[in-house]
Amino acid sequence: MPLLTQTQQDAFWTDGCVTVENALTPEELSACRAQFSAWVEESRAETSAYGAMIDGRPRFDMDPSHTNEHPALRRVSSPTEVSDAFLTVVRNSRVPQMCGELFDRPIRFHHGKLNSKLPKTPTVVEWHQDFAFTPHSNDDQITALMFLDDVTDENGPLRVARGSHKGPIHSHWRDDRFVGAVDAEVSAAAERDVVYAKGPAGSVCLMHVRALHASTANNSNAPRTLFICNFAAADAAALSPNPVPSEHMGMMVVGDDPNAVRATPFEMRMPEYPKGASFFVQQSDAESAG
Ligand SMILES: O=C(O)CCC(=O)C(=O)O
Repeated sequence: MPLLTQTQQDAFWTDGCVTVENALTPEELSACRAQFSAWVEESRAETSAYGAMIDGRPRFDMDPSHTNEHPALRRVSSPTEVSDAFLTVVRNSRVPQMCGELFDRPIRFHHGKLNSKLPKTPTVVEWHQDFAFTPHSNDDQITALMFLDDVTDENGPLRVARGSHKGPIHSHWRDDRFVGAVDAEVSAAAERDVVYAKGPAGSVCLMHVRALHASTANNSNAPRTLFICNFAAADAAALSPNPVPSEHMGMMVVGDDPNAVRATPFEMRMPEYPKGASFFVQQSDAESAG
């Protein structure tokens, strides 16, 4: 029995994204939420990014507005390495199966991270394409954004430029700096026709890796936390180091390893490996350069 209807599949290929409700089971959702709440409590005692990923960069990253009274944990990198709740979702949930249905191919996990906008947190995501950060030999890759909270108009939902996955791969460089964001002209054009990724907790937005997307600050009293995973066709070979390195990178999550590589033509400048805790640090360079 397919998990996605034909209408949902058509929306993904036409718009570059589709949001599907009840993608996570209530058990998967509550386990992930409980783990994230524990991390938020832990973060209160911290004053700067902390913990360590396998490359030594911090695993837990906070918005500059973070305080003990008003925690603003905005990123947990590779949570699958430190939490069974998230590893279970990557290994066993319906989400990777949905990706397999869209490409009709075996799927492997590339990386995962949590992006959170806690209530009244000014974190903004500038317009970008994920492919510019994780080029592969072909672009059969999905960024799966799983909602750990209800996502509404008020709490900084993701917006996707409709159909932009069919357009060019834009530069994410400004002069000689990789800023992880497209320039102002491309951003203005992207704003003209957008699809919002909204829905109840437990939904997933399946977004094509080339789709242009962005999100605004959370000015509401409700949190907006997403578990974001990149799932790639198993024959898409990574062309640059994983910016969110993981001991689980390359793990097969749907079907058998084809032991094959498939290449499609494209041209782009290679991304720069992040020096800071997360791409928020790279994107803050866009502000200072722009
Ligand atoms: O958190 C968001 O709103 C978007 C996240 C995103 O675009 C990313 O992490 O690549």
